[in-house]
Amino acid sequence: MEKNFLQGFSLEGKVALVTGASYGIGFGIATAFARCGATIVFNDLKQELVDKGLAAYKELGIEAHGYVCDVTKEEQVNALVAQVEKEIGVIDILVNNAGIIKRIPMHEMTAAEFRQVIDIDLNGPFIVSKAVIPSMIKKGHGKIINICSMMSELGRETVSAYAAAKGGLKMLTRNICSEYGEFNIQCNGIGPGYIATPQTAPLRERQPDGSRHPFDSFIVAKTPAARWGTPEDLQGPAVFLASDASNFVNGQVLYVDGGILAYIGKQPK
Ligand code: NAP
Ligand code: GCO
Repeated sequence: MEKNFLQGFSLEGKVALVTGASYGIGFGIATAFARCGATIVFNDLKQELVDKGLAAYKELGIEAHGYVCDVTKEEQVNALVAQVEKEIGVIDILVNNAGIIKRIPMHEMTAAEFRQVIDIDLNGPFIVSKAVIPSMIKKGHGKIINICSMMSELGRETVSAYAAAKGGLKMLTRNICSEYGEFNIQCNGIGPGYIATPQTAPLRERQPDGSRHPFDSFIVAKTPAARWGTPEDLQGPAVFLASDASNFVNGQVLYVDGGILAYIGKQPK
């Protein structure tokens, strides 16, 4: 393939902030960005996790920059962005990855629990995006990637707060596109399917008799790829949306789900 064409997928010279990226999907995306030339900045809630993340990046030969920062705390986020701009450079690429889920039947979920999920999964991306957009406008370009979910489109039992947050995140993605597209800022979402990370570990736990978790079997039957995804499955789509190759893609959610959203599901045996 012609070298110049591949240049469009390069992230050389870019500064990428991936929130909550000590491990899991964020870590997978950040390592791909590093391999494409980006400088990696990430945050987590606790220093011990930031340190663990730094060591994990180093093991892969990546000199990442890690900071303790809670994405729901606007002061902490603004201080983080100011520190990064001073020490490393303006943030060219933001991945709003940090997120939690609470699996509780809605009628048993407290308002505080509902609010906590919305705070991290929706208010967080608002706060961090708001913090990086002014410098992106000044610089004349920017990429914001919101990690949405299949629950941006579908509901299921026990995940009311998460689905509400991720549905809102899809619309926040479209609104950032609408409000800042004229400043050459592209804001898109990635909607992972069911990905094998600590967040979904409870859904894949072996049963006491050693059999697969029923939800594990359900997801494999519902997914045309007949497997759970991995953070590595998200790397190519994330690099595409972070690079110049996607400069005319804006306000979209790219579902990386092995086909699950397109498929009615296999007839149970
Ligand atoms: P994960 O393994 O639970 O990792 C989430 C990360 O976010 C952790 O590093 C966590 O830090 C961090 N975090 C949580 N609250 C934070 C806060 N207030 N401020 C800063 N960091 C915070 O999750 P994952 O599976 O990698 O998922 C990452 C993203 O993808 C989430 O937005 C999730 O909703 C989304 N997603 C996941 C799947 C899936 O199947 N796994 C599918 C679709 C979408 P701590 O360890 O300190 O809590
Ligand atoms: C769940 C899962 C899902 C995945 C993901 C699917 O409990 O249903 O955690 O929500 O995390 O969001 O796209």
